[in-house]
Amino acid sequence: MLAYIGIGANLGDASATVRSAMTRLDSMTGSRLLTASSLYSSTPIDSSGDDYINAVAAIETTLEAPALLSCLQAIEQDFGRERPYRNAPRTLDLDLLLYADHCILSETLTVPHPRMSERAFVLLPLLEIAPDIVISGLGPAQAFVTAVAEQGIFRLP
Ligand code: A4P
Ligand code: MG
Repeated sequence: MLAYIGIGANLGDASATVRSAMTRLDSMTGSRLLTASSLYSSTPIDSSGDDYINAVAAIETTLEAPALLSCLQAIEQDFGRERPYRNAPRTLDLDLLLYADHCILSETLTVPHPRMSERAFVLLPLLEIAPDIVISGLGPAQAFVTAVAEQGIFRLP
């Protein structure tokens, strides 16, 4: 399966963490990293603290979606993720954005990620590596870019 993972960090050395997370995605069971976007600096949305470093990675995986989510959460824990309150600053956040063209709605997993179409920090890196990507149930990701144009984000060199 082709899956897209949203990566975010705004505590500690966020750029180094995001790069290391990409390496970890490549070494997950039955998975390999296909493409990684550039790193982006973004203003916190519904969150606080320092600006975030965000990126998106495309992986190929044999894991089922729930098992993939568990692996992503294990990697977050390895980077010292704490959850003191909702949308708290974080050392590492890994979100399962898309899992092939599947739509999943369970108690622990919603795919496509429910807020991905409203966020420049997801859309811009995603479109950098997959310009024609379609968000299942919503349509081409490109169609949502205009609506997030006011959100502060820039691609790091
Ligand atoms: N969950 C359900 N569906 C998914 C999915 N597709 N991927 C559940 C990952 N997790 C999913 O997640 C809470 C629960 O969501 C999990 O237990 C899982 O079962 P979490 O990682 O503990 O908490 P979170 O990261 O605060 O939640 P979430 O939903 O990832 O938050 P958001 O809405 O993505 O917001 N601003 C900038 N500039 N950059 C950011 O990266 N990130 C957020 C997080 C807010 N503002 C930001 C950024
Ligand atoms: Mg998350």
